[in-house]
Amino acid sequence: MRGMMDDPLAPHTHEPNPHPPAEDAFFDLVYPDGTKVSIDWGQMEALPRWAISNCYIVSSGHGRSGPFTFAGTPLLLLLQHLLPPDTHWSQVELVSADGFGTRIFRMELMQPVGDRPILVCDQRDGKRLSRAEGWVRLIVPSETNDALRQVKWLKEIKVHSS
Ligand SMILES: Nc1nc2c(c(=O)[nH]1)N[C@H]1C(S)=C(S)[C@@H](COP(=O)(O)O)O[C@H]1N2
Ligand SMILES: [Mo]
Repeated sequence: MRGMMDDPLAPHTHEPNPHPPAEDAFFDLVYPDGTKVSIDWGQMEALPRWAISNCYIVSSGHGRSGPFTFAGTPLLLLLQHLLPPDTHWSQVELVSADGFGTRIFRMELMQPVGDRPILVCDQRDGKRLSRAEGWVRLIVPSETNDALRQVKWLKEIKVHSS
């Protein structure tokens, strides 16, 4: 059984892990019924693209970096394109290969903050993120207090019906 300490969605320390956990950047999309599909670079590229400028990564320990222009696919559009059409879903868990993660509710995605939607991001300032930089990374532009939702090395996007 997993203890609280192992739960990737439990509150984290703010000490970021500088080491990419593995080289490959494939991640799994897990449907509410448990079906898994593996998403690779080619599939990401074929999805609608979006770029958001003036993003900062704010770390309580190390100050902030930026401004960056992050680009990728809005999480909502990724889900709308890749989930079977009649899928009922209410939240997603996004977990990295090093056991870091966050939860995002459907309501949050349906009410994006202006034109700054949550992105599944593969580019920064016009260049593909390196694996060390977090490829593939979740970018939550509305998070400006700390970087706990800016999840690097996404490994699993798990969709829940409730
Ligand atoms: N997978 C993963 N993502 C992570 C972390 C981590 O340890 N693992 N640390 C978080 C924290 S605490 C910070 S401050 C930022 C650091 O992002 P940066 O490397 O772009 O500065 O990444 C966030 N995303
Ligand atoms: Mo952090």
